[in-house]
Amino acid sequence: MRKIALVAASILVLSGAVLPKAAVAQSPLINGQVTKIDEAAGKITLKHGPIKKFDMDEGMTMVFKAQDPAMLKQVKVGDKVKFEADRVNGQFTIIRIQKAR
Ligand SMILES: [Cu+2]
Repeated sequence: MRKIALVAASILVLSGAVLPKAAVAQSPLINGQVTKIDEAAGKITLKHGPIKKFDMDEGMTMVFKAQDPAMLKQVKVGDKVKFEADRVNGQFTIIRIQKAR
């Protein structure tokens, strides 16, 4: 009985350590450029390349909500960025953003 509990615990630890990394690796970042930041509204306007999962076959400029307002302090207008977006409550939302190098 004790052995089974140990094995179960190890599996939990292992899957916890492996899964998040795999999830991150699967979502490619989208290239974009910041054209406007509205900190009061928690929104950012990005000129971005195609985003397959949103059926955006061509690049465009559009407004995204920032999942965390702190993200808006990490970048500034004119910055080239890489980001990941998702639909959260029907709104296009930035869930990860970083400066492109
Ligand atoms: Cu778009």
